[in-house]
Amino acid sequence: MELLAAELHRVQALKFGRFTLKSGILSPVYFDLRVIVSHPALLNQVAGLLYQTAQDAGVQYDTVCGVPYTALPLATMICAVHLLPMLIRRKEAKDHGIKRRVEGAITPGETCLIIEDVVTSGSSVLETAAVLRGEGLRVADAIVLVDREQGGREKLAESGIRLHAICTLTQLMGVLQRLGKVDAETVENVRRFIAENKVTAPVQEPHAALSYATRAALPDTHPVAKRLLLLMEKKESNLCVSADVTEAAELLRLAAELGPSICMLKTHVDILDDFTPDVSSRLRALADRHDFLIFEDRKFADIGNTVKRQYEGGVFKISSWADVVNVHAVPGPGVVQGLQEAGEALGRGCLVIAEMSSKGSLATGEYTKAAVALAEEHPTFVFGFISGGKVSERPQFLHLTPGVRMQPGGDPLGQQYQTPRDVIVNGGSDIIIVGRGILSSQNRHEAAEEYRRAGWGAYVARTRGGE
Ligand code: 5BU
Repeated sequence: MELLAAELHRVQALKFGRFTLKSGILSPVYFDLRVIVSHPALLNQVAGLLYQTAQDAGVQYDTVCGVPYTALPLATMICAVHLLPMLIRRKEAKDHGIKRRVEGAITPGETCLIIEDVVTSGSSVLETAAVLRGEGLRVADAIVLVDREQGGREKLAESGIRLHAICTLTQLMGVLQRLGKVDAETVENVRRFIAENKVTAPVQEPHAALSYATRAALPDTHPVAKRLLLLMEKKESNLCVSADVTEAAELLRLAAELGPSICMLKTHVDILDDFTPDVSSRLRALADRHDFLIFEDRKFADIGNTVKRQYEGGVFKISSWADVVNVHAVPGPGVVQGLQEAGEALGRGCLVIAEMSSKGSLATGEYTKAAVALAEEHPTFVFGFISGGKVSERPQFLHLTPGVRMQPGGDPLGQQYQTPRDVIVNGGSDIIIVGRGILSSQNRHEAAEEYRRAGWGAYVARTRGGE
């Protein structure tokens, strides 16, 4: 431990002074473990200690994944020395070819051990865990060199991940002081910093800065939202296409053509001239093949007993094929409860319309607040909102925004458009819903890709600077 602390200090992997962390907090100590790749003996020593820490804790695992990028060489060394299969999580956007989030052979059900250099709030480990879990792997343990003792351990535990650290920041400071590498004042500054920034509750980060993957991993995220957030990360798409067409064949063609570009397909099944049950089963098969969710924009707005029957029965039998439906808040809680009775057991989810994109909409102010409260009261069925922007600070909720087009403006019947950037960056919404912006284009596939890139780019810009 003494040798390690002295070496880390010598190569300036930790520095003392005044540093602004990504979270905006001013810290008297800063770790930069990237430098250790230039010091192979130290790299080797850290990798050895990480492996030993996992052994001592009796951790069982099949594969190893380092949190990019600093922990990648550490994971590589552990795997090379101990002949363990490794996985690499991609962090950067990949424009060409198959969009793989994880490289290496994945066997769903196997357990992957996460390696990280320094844990502060735990967000980076959580993001990697969410991606691995999204691929069907189990994640139960993370091994780190330094625990900065700022709530990461507790935050990870909430997501079922045990943190094993070679040392804490406090231990490291004690050793450095004994070795005469730091003075008492620095030690005291760091001690005070840890005490003042010790977070036992989940670390509060601005909602907008949290990644989709991090939100998927939060303990109370609804299963449908979780699935959606993970497939959004995987496909790099926050685009929902509104497939407002009148012929079934065209609807199915759209689903097949645009499926790879979208996270969700929104339907108005009652505007089809030729609906048959076969259409919904074929649409379901396409959704499963291309990994997108189906959102029937039915806008239920009656008493519970009636909406339940409208949802399950009639010609459309919406509950049998649509992952997501939406409700107006105007009838009060019964509308959600009626749908929930039919949908929850099927693993379906619901959105509350908190705002509308149309001119003169009455869903504003107190109504919007009441709609948010309605959602909050039914978290096992409702997972978000239709709104013009963020209406709730609860990061488990998703915001979907219709009325999106590259050119702002409107249509003659009161529709009002915002751009993808307005919606995602300025509005803090999560998913753009685009209909005619894509449907009226000559090349719908190209148009969808253009909107996908615009929506995703806006999301990346929004989260940049977060952990
Ligand atoms: P557009 O072609 O992008 O304007 O289509 C928007 C779609 O979103 C359309 O299906 C509407 O029914 C739907 N929509 C909307 O535009 N505004 C709202 O507030 C709600 C739904 Br709720």
